[in-house]
Amino acid sequence: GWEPDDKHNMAVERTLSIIKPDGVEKNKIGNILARFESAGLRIAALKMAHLSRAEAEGFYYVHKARPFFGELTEFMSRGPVVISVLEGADAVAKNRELMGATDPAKAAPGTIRKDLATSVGENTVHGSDSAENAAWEIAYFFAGSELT
Ligand code: IDP
Repeated sequence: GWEPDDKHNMAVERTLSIIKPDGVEKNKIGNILARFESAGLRIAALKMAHLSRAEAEGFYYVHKARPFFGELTEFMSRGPVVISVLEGADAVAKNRELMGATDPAKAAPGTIRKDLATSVGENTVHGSDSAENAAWEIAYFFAGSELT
């Protein structure tokens, strides 16, 4: 029978997703949100925003020392994005699976990045990489009253 364990506890989690400016420019908002819903993730919060350079820099603060930080924050602030909180069993890992590898050329078939993204920089979606980071990222963009 089924027994809970560390590897298969399927915790109900929340994760932060961003449809990056290239995804919005390509008119893929509905396409991407439908993938989340089809995979059993519930959209618990949702907004569209045009990030300032400073907001993008604050969000990607952990990447401050990386050589691509300037390129990344310029890109993330060049047009509107769609920011959502996804909720469900193993939401963090499930979203990362739906996204595919950072480099679209290396992403598995059927993933968002394989199907829609053009380059390692303009890779269409962001997703939190841990439950701990998800909590920080959700609080960066959403007030408690905006989470349903
Ligand atoms: P992730 O988004 O798959 O978690 P990270 O390594 O955390 O990937 O990088 C964050 C974001 O920074 C990527 O999604 C991508 O937009 C950008 N990025 C990563 N590596 C490069 C690069 O080599 N050149 C330009 N942009 C990059």
